[in-house]
Amino acid sequence: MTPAPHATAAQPTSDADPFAPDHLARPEPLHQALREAGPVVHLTRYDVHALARYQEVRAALVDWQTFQSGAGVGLADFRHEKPWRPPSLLLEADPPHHDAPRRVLRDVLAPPALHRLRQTWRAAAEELVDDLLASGRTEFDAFDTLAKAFPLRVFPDAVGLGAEGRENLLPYGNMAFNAFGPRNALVAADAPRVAELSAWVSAQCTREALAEGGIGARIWAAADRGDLTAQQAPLVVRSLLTAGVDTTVHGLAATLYAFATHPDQWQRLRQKPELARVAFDEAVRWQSPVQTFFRTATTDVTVAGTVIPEGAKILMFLGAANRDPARWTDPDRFDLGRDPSGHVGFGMGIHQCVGQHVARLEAETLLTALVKRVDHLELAGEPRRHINNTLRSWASLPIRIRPAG
Ligand code: OVM
Repeated sequence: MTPAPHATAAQPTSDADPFAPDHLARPEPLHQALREAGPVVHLTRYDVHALARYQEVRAALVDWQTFQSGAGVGLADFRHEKPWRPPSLLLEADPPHHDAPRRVLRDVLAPPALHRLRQTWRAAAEELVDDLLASGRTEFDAFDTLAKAFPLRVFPDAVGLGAEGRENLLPYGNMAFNAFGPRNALVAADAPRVAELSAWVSAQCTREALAEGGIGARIWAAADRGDLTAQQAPLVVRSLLTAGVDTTVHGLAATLYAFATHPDQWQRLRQKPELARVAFDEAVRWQSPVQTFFRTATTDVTVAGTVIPEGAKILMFLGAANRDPARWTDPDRFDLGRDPSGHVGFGMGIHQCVGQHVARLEAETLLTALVKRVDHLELAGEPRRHINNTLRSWASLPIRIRPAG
């Protein structure tokens, strides 16, 4: 037998397809199998090297020199395949090109820059929850009414988007996150809308489309100062629109799902509402809304004794690393008592989620409004997953609540 082009002889292999619907719907069994198979597992179906243990995933994330992003962070190798859209200037770039766009986005999304949003978002969260409770309903789909509704209410306004076409944001993100995977049925299902959705998103990234005072306008202001070129500015705005909506929607859904299935932890949050931020990070660890990203080896590299050859694609299982029993005690438990810092749900290193403070502010304001008004919450039916090649996402989350006395 001749070895596959990107594998070494003694390396554990697997013919599993991590992008098959069953694994996407319930990834834990495959994650465990991959962690146990070894530190580097050759996935024969795609000829890629899988990392599922915390130590190796983290090490790959921080070593951007060896594990590059510029050849794409999906299965497609941009050195040989044309990307489905012009590559992201942040996500799909390496230093030095990566750095100026990163700095600009970091500054406009940094905690001090978000300070002015806090009061508005707190009021929006209180209004959303008050309206829901005023309707008298105690059973509802928390995915639609909270996880989806809240980010869509606050984030597009903060960016400065126009009122038209906001319903395109989630489908566009869904498409972008599917595109990191193989060209399977999920990607085929998105194909009819690629041109239309991409055109809409591009049109929202121009200077003229973005309201004064918003995050989008601040990116254009950075271009006016010379921190970005006028060609870069719209693509940096595009990153906000691609990575900023589905991620927070499904991250909030993960958080609500966590509490609905761990009512004791809700009581803990009621006692100590200042745990809201820790709760969100713990939910990101526990569910890992972004499940996977790829890198490409810039050189032959030895990982825990296995040689990964130059040019090979490496698939990092963030969700598996976040539940690695070698790193986490009782990893499958959602637990407000643990310190979830160090989880790789936002990545690690130079590409670590630049929008994480936005996500945390959304979670904090929504959870704080909810915990003041709701004594108890639990599942009211079987939640339904939405299947995506990269996102651990939701279709519905039926819950039952007991409003505060
Ligand atoms: C981007 C981007 C960044 C992170 C995730 C992502 C679709 C996209 O810069 O466009 O997922």
